[in-house]
Amino acid sequence: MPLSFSILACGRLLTYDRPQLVGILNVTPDSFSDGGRFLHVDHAVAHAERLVEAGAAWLDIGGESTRPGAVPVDEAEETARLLPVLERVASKVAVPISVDTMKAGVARRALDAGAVVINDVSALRADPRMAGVIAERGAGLVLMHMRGTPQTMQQDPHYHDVVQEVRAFLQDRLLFAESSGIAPRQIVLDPGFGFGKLVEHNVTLLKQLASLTSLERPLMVGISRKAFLGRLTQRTVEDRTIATATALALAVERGAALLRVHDVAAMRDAVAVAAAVLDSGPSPSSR
Ligand code: HH2
Repeated sequence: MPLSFSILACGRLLTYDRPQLVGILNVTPDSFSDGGRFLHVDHAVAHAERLVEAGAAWLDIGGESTRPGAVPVDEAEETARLLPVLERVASKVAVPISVDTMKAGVARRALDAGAVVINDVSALRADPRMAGVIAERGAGLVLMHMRGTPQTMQQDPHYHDVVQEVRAFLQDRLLFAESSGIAPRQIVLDPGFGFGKLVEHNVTLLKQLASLTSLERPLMVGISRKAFLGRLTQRTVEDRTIATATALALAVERGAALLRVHDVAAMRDAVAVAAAVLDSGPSPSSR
């Protein structure tokens, strides 16, 4: 399995020779892990700079929480939270910036302000204008699997075969994006850990992540500090660093390209070791 990958984003070909860390910056009062910490622009910008210094190859900035049961915000509120931070961060860091939004209007303004990738956790379903904005601007796009909406997704999620259903969904959204004029080279796929999934669904998806690599697009994985890791370890959100590092190493081994994390400094080592082992030649065929 090759470790290298590339994404076309607003005329830039982002090319990487190994899996990369995406640093999360939530400018929201209610995100499950860092909610309320970076509402002040100066704090948010300082945190973005720390993430890049620690090794983030990419930053993902969000102005609306998508945790289970989160209260939706309107476009004006999301834009007001996001833009002042995005503008300052884009002028200070050299790494590409994605914006985590489901709204075409927010995406358009974010792309004007320096973002080059839109991370749409609804996979182009929430706003019918989103595909047009991405196609017109040639932006990078993350398509993520979610069952329902953040408000409903944890109400009794069930699957016959979670891996096949997530794979079929991502394939369908990839085809939809293509039919809307978005090139496959612009697209990253994400199985959406924690979005309408029970602990066993998340564990199965992680175990069989490699079966999503046949879709031939880079895979993003967002497992940082998520509730299923808390359920497996009985740890609180602040205390899930080792669980996150372990899950990340397993994800890299199974083909993950972009690891969306809160704690870049800690996760850098996990990804460095996992990538070096993967890169060290063919696996033995028997023990
Ligand atoms: N997870 C969250 C938000 N956005 N985007 C992608 N592509 N993949 C994910 O797994 C993902 C995501 C939820 O995490 P976080 O941003 O920390 O929390 P909140 O949604 O509460 O702001």
